[in-house]
Amino acid sequence: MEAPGSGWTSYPPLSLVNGKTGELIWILSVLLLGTSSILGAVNFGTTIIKMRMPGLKFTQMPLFCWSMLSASALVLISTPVLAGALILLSFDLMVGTNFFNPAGGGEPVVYQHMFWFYSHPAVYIMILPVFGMISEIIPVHARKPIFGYLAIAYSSLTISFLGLIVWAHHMFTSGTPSWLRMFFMVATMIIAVPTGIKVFSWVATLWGGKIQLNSAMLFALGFLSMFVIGGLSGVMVASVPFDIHVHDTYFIVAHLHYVLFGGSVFGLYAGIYHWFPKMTGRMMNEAWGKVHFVLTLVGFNLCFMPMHWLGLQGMPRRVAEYDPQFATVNLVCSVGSFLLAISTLPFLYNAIQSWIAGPKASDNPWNALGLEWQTSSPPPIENWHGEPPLIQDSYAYGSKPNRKSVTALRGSDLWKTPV
Ligand SMILES: [Cu+2]
Repeated sequence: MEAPGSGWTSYPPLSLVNGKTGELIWILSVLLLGTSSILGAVNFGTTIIKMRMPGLKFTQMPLFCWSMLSASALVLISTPVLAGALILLSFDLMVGTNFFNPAGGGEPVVYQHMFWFYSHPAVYIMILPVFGMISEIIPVHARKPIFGYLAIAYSSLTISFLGLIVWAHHMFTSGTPSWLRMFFMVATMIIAVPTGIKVFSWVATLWGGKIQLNSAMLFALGFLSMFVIGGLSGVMVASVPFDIHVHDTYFIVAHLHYVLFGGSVFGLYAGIYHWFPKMTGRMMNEAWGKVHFVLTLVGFNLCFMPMHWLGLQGMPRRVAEYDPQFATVNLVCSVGSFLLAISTLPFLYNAIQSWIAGPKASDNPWNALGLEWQTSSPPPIENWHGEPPLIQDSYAYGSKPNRKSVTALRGSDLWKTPV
């Protein structure tokens, strides 16, 4: 049995010659994972469209639901295309067809198109849910209603749509004709608009708020600042001449990690600190949370920030041995990566210890307006004890809240109460 030997992209013709058995097992496992993603997306879409609280309009939904709806649409549209590419690749491997095999007249670049039609949106599938979580977390811990609710909701849908028409920015050096590169360059840069709308709305929500610097908020602020760096380097690599210079260098490694670690992982940590009391019925330890945040922020930047410079100087990615001139900077990156690994220890200790013996959480420890905070911590099966509360619009504009009439994140006096 041979291990697959063609990297995470599995580009042919390399994937047709390196480790065929392992390659086929890899294809089978990705197809199974893709199937599970699609079923998950169907489930989220159906729940959001058909099973909302009685009386809850689309425009009252938590912004997390808008972002999950947008991510689910991307999964449904793009995952089948990756499955198609992998099935054709498996035919080339098993029965000797030549869809992608240049030796038999096949076209390997078609595989790249199909691969990136999924794998670009995959980034949005990983970051959109986090955008939704941040839109829930920032208002609660800044004690202010979210700024620009509709703008954030619709920008999620816009990001989904634009995410589907930019895939060939990964192929600027694959012989893509200039007129086509121009289209994908401009389309990619336009994504900065809906993303910028979100960032400005989050900053406007923070502006003048009573910001509680607890672990959830610290990670949300970490997300905001690190993700903006990843977004800016994203606009840089969208530009064809710049991309040709840094293609396959450490600049791309730096960019990816600022988006998917500085963005998604920081956001996930914020989400865990925010919803841990609701999920487990216990509070996490704030001191350990802050140690975790500082170690993560320092380790992450030490590890990935210098890679921008390495890439600009021309250090290629995916090499085991590099030019000695890059040794010192790589050492800094390695120290950062160890720090980043160590940063998970206080988090794991805190999560396990708090789950077992943390102080009991009340139903609504953050004084939040979201529906999930109106039920017990943790919620019972089917979410509510007895009758679910009725959603009333009047509550959205300042009337007194009670357990029978609540709505999603809109303005109310409740926000003025610090936690
Ligand atoms: Cu992309």
